[in-house]
Amino acid sequence: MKLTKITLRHLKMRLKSPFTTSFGSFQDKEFLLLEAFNENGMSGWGESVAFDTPWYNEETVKTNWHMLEDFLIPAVLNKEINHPDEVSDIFSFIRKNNMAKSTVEGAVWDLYAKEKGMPLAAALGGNKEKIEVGISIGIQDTVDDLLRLIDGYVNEGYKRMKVKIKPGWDVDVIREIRKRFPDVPLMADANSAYTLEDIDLLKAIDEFNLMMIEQPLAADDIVDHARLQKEIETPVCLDESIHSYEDARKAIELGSCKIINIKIGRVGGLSESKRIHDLCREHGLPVWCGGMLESGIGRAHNIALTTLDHFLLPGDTAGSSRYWERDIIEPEVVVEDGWIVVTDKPGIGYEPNYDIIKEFTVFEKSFT
Ligand code: OSB
Ligand code: MG
Repeated sequence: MKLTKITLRHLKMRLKSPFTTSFGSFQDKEFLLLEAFNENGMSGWGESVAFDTPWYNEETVKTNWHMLEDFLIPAVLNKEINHPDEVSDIFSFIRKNNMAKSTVEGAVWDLYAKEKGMPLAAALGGNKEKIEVGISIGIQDTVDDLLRLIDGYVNEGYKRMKVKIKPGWDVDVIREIRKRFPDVPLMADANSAYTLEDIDLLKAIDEFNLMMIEQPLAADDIVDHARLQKEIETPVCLDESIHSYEDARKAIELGSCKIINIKIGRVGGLSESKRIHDLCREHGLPVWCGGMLESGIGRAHNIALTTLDHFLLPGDTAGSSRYWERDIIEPEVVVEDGWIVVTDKPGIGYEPNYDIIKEFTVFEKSFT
């Protein structure tokens, strides 16, 4: 395959409700879409999951645009690419910037699968017909608001509830959830809000039978997490700390976690996601697919990845309607009783709607 033209779009879409983590709140989601064309005018799509501020990691929409325009797109334009695995080798001269790299790599995977006439899931080696999904719920104004939301999502059939926690919104909140929903599959995500000084609080969470606690300690740490995991029974799941196969290997070796949340953007693409998945399978650590409040394009990539057999736990890939009044793909992603039926159409298997994309596009540029 040869990429003869690439179009980069900067979109701004409003979430139905603000999303609040231990770092703060936002409702307007800015992100990039990349459309890569082959010689025959067929195109593949990728989404950058970088946010407009660098709270989750160091990347932003603007740094991604810069990396893509000045380095990554020139490195792949008009180059012969035989397999999407080659993209990360082509980008190996650039350090980090994984979300920017993944934007191109995702489009190449989509286009590769479309050229072969096969679904992206099958091209990746996945073979599930449907995937089980959970839902991630932000910090709310009151515990009652949170309980009401959980009640709704349990009734919709979501397979597990993930609640965001932060100091002051943790043990007491989880206790209230457990009182009302003693058996619901439940986990908590701290987005790095604690340190080892909070060890007693983190131990207190053991009594609530959580499936896991996600990223309790620093975003760049795997050493303190190993100490913590020895002290608590709740399985630690790493999100922010794992950027690569090598990070995963070291975290497993140190015992820093028992579960890994794989996000395609965070680890630099689908090929690296697959390598981490395979490594975790060898070591018997379950993995699941995280989310970054994606539009339908990124959501479709997450669904395809989740079809790999060692994605054993429900991911954060909820349905389009949980986030958007109107998603940018046809059909939208639908969750029924906690399941998403995997598309059998080529590539990501959902059609980007150009009219709707145009409506949300702030700026676009094509490269040839
Ligand atoms: O830590 O998993 C996270 C959203 C934005 C940034 C980080 C995270 C999240 C979520 C929501 O938990 C996942 C989703 O619904 O897409
Ligand atoms: Mg997380």
